[in-house]
This record gives sequence, structure tokens and C-alpha cells, in this order.
Amino acid sequence: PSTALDSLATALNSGNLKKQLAALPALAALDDGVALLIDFAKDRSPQPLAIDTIDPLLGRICQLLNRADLPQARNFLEGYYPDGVVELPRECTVDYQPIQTALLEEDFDQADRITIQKLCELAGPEAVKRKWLYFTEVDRFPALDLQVIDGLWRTYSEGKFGFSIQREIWLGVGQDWEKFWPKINWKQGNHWTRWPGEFTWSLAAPRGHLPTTNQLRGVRVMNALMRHPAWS
Ligand code: UYC
Repeated sequence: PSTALDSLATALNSGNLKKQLAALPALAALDDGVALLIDFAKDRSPQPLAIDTIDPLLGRICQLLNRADLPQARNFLEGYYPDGVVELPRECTVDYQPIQTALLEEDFDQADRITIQKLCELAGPEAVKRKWLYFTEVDRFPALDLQVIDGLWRTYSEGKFGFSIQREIWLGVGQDWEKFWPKINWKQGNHWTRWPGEFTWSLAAPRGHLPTTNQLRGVRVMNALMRHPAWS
């Protein structure tokens, strides 16, 4: 009935991010709701956004329109945001589009694996062979590349995933790793959450849960990510 659509439209136009995000799935499930989401997105930004303009609302709308798989949604996405709602800067030497594609599909498991692979590519051919990073390699990462990866994760996670989110939480617990792990569900009591099987590969995960950084060789890589000048 139109009253249901009306109250969803009111939520969408409330300007309150929590209310807006909460209304999106119900809107995407209605034909008139999909049309509303498309108009809202066009109005908000008729072209993909630069990496310094993170918009988790638009990111979530794209995920839901992509998932709705209706011709009008497909036409809109292809016409306005063919590669996703984030415009990747040309200055990056590594192609981060595969991360954007996986996140758009809400395939957070795949996005996590690609993120690890892309960080190795950024570090160089030795890291690609090794398949893990040295903290000294992280120190040398260009700020822009980390900002792009972080911006993609934030855009497509209702703003809850990404290195900068993990950093915020880590600063919030006074940089105490033992307080940090349980906050992001990487450890419960003495039990490390097993990768990949025990991680939560969805938006149901707690803030900061993704992307993952292996702690098998210690905390130095994560420490280098959290302290990188990209976030200052
Ligand atoms: N794994 O447990 N992890 C791997 C995590 C630990 C282990 C990769 C995260 C604890 C082994 C990623 C957590 C631990 C391998 C992560 C976690 C452990 C492996 C793939 C929670 C045992 C096989 C990329 C903190 C108690 C590979 C990579 C190997 C892989 C992530 C075991 C992303 C966040 C301390 C045996 N785990 N990892 O870097 O190198 O290997 O043997 O953190």
C-alpha cells in the first residue's frame, strides 16, 4: 500500500543516516521503492564520487539495486556508475576495481582475500610470492592507496568496515591490542577467531571486523597500518 511506501520515502529523505540505511532494504523490495532509490541516487550524485567523498548511503543503495537485478536498476547502474559509486584515482599503480566489484556484490569474504592480494601487489613482487607483508613494506605504502582501499570498504559497509574504522576503535581502547581484539570479534577469551571460517562475512559483523590482517606473525603489520600517515 502507498502508506508503507510513503513512510519509507519519509525515512529516505529524513537526512538521518541510521533511519535512511534502515529503510533501504524495504524500498529495494518494492518496484516503486526501486524507482525512488534510483531518483534519490541520481539526485545525490549523477556521477561516481571521488575518493575523498565517501558516501555509505549511496554505496548501500548500489548494493541493493545490484542485488534487485531489475532492468531499470541494471540500466541505472550501467549508465551512472558502471564500475561502482567510487571513482578510482588514476594515480594508483595497483588496480583496486576487483575490491569494488566484490564489495558491490556484498561478497565480503572475496573482498577480504582480494584486499590481502592487492596489498601484496602494492608491496612488490617479493610480497606477491610470499603472500604476506612485512611491516617495513606497509610503512612505505603511499597514503592514497590505503585511503582508496579504506574508502571502498567504508562506502560498501554502511561505514563500519575499513582500516580507518579499526584505527578509531584501537585509539578508543588506548591502543591496547588485548582490548581491541574482542571489540572487533577477532578474539573471544583465549580463542582467536579462525580465518576464514569463524569470521562474519556480512554487514551483521561488528564495527571494525573487516578487512582482516593475520596476527600469526605478530602485531607489527597491523600496527604499521594503524599508525600510517594516511589517517592523520
Ligand atoms: N587469522 O586468526 N592464520 C590467515 C586472521 C592468527 C593462521 C590469513 C585474523 C592467530 C594460519 C589471514 C585472525 C592464529 C594461517 C588471517 C586469525 C593464526 C593463517 C591469510 C584473528 C592462530 C595459514 C593471509 C586475529 C592461533 C597461513 C595470510 C600461514 C592465515 C587472518 C593462524 C588474512 C585476523 C594468531 C596457520 N589468517 N592467525 O596473511 O601463514 O596468511 O601459515 O592471527
